[in-house]
This record gives sequence, structure tokens and C-alpha cells, in this order.
Amino acid sequence: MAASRPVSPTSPSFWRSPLRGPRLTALLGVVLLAGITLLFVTGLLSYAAYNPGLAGGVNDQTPGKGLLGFYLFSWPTGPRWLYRLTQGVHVTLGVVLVPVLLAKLWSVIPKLFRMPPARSAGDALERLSLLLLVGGALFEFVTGLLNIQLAYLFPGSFYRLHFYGAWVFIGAFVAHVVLRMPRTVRALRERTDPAAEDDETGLVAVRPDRPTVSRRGALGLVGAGSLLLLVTTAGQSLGGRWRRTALLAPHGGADPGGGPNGFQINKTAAAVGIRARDTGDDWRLTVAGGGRRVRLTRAELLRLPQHEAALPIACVEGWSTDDQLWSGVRLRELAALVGLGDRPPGVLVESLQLHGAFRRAALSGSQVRDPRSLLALRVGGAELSRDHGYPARIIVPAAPGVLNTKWVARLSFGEG
Ligand SMILES: Nc1nc2c(c(=O)[nH]1)N[C@H]1C(S)=C(S)[C@@H](COP(=O)(O)O)O[C@H]1N2
Ligand SMILES: [Mo]
Repeated sequence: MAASRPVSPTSPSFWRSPLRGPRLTALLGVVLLAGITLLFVTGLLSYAAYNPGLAGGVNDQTPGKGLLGFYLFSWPTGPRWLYRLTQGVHVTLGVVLVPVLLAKLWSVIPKLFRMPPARSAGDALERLSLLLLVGGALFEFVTGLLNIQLAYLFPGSFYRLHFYGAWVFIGAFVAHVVLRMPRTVRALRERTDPAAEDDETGLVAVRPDRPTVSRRGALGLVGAGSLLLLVTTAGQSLGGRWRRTALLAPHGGADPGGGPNGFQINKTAAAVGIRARDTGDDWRLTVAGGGRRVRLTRAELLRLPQHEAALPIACVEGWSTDDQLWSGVRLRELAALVGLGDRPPGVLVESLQLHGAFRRAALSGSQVRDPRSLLALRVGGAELSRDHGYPARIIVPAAPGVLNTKWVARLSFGEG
């Protein structure tokens, strides 16, 4: 028996799976078309939710976003679960689409090795756009997954990478959808794949192996993979008892324990270097604005009218809490202390924390004016715990968690 010569991946007969063909690729493509469109929209919303334009880039330092920030609008303060929903969908969907994306790439991999690399100038251009498409997709999925699993592997710069990557990717994606739509529609209309000789897509194997699984079986496997990811991820955004099902969600950070303060902690006081003496009796809140400045002790803050607001915390990483009952002083009433009570402007919030990307945040005027926006002193009827921001923290409806600054030291109205 003659040993068969090794075949190089650039040869069409190297690729033997009988599953490959325009129908499999088209089916996976349609799922990705819907999924990635929703990912893109929720991603843009996530970016808008930071109010990146405020205070000369306190919330976002993306340089030269220029035109790419064209769509930005002032993020609303209601419904209070808005960011919880948009970011929960963004992160969960991103995780769930991973098996579909991998299957789609697998379905077209012979084309990566096709020779010659380009048959004409137009062909070269199209293949270049595929490089941006595949590279962009991998980049966006990998940076996103790293960010949610490792809790801000690249704080600050993540937004930039993911934001620019998204625009490059979506440009190539739109071109790809337009170019491939006729082929996709045709493949879905026909009930079966063409024979290899008649296959214009070059996906059908010329020397197929015997099938070990049907195409339906293979699609079922991809779907089961996505479903498994869904049920092990979504719990982190649903909160309550569902949290226990979130096996894949990051478990970094401290165990929050029980009681009124028993909900997720993003960064503990110890982790960011907040010392006990900084938060003790010597702590003062500075409120500045309109050329005035007042300093308040915690006891003085507690003597001001206390208001309650039931609000969740929703992190960019996708996890969120159920509504917690916060109580404290309204931001707009703090603005009134420095004479800005009429129509208070935005505010720059600064933490006792000395280092790290989240020690400062800017809030818009409409966020300050919402009666549910508080400098919270208590939660669930108890004192704030140190890890949740004692002596005082911000809580604002519908905003990303990162704007809810903990261990607040200073509020500068008119600088937000
Ligand atoms: N000073 C300070 N405030 C902060 C942070 C921080 O690291 N430092 N993390 C923010 C982020 S990213 C989130 S999601 C929320 C989480 O609040 P929690 O830890 O009380 O749940 O706090 C925000 N406030
Ligand atoms: Mo966060």
C-alpha cells in the first residue's frame, strides 16, 4: 500500500470535513449578524453611559475620538435599571456568542489558506477586509473576555482599546454583510449544499471524509455550548438567588458576607489603600462650587435631611446587584450648600483613594438634579461598610457602577 503523500493546508483536498459548505456558514452567519448587531448597539450605549464628554475627560480619556463620538448623548437617569440591562445584555451575549464565532471561523478556515492569496485587485481588497473582520472580532472578544474575567486587566485603557477596536471591526463587518448577503440568502433557500464542482464558495470539501456527526448535530453542539455559557453567566446580572448559577462569572474580590452590606464588592478598601485613620473622626467632606467651599463632618451630614433611594449597582463587567436601599444626602441639596441650589450643574467627585483610575468621576447636571442621586451614608438600614465606601459614597440611578465613587472626600460642583 502506498503511503499517501502529506497534503498541505493550501491544497483544497487537505480539508475533509463533510460539514463545511455554504449552508453551515450561512446559518452561523445569520446568528452572528443578529448577535453582533445587538452587541454593537449595547456597546455604544455602554460607552455613552460613562458620559465620556464630561469634565474634559475625567470619565474617559480616549484621545481624538472626534467623529466616533458623534452619537453620544447625555445618559438618562431612568429607568434606574437601564445600565443594568444594557450592560448585562452586552456581556452575557458576548460570552454566549463565543461558540458561534468559533464555529463560524472553523467553517471558513480552508479559505484562510487559499492560494493564490489574491486573484485580482478587487479580490485582494476583499481579503484585506476579511483580515480586519476576523482580527477585529478576535480582538473585541478577547479584550472583552479578559476585562470581565480578570476585573479590569487594563483599567482606563480598556475603554480605548475596545472602543477603537469596535469601530474597525464594525466597518469590516458591515462590508462583509453587504458582500455576502446574496450568497447567504441563496444558501439558506437551497435545501442542500451544491456538489464541490459547482460550489462557488469553495467551502464544500472536494474529498470529504465520512461524516461522524450530522450538520444538525454539529449545530446542536454549538447551541448547547452557548446555552451552557448562558446559564453559567447570566446569573451575575440577574442577581438574587440566580447569582449562585453564575459559575463562570469572575469570583475575584472579597466575599461580601451577609447582612445589609452583603452584596458584591468591586474593590475593597484595603485593596486600594484606604486606611482606617483616613475614614475615622478626622474625615471631612469638602463641598466646593460657585466660589464657595464648606467642610462637613459625618455627624453634620447625618443631621442634614436624609433621603432614601432603592438603586442597583451595575458594573461594566456585567455583574449587578438587586436594588439596595441607600440613604443619605441628595446631591442637589449638597449643591445648595454652596449656593447652587437653583439648577445645580454637574459635579467632579474625588475619593480619598490616592491612586487608580476610579478615584475620580464626573456626573452630569441631570444626574446631580435627580432626587434619587445621593451621597449615601447608609445602606439597607445599616452603616455603609468600609468596603462599600464608608464614610460616604455616591449612588446615581441608571449609571455604570464606576461612577458610584466610594470613600468620597470632595465634591466640586460646576466642574463635572
Ligand atoms: N474610590 C473608588 N470608588 C469606586 C471604585 C474604586 O475602585 N474606587 N470602583 C467602582 C466600580 S468599578 C464599581 S462597579 C462600584 C462597585 O461598588 P461596590 O464595590 O460597593 O459594589 O464602585 C465604584 N466606586
Ligand atoms: Mo465596575
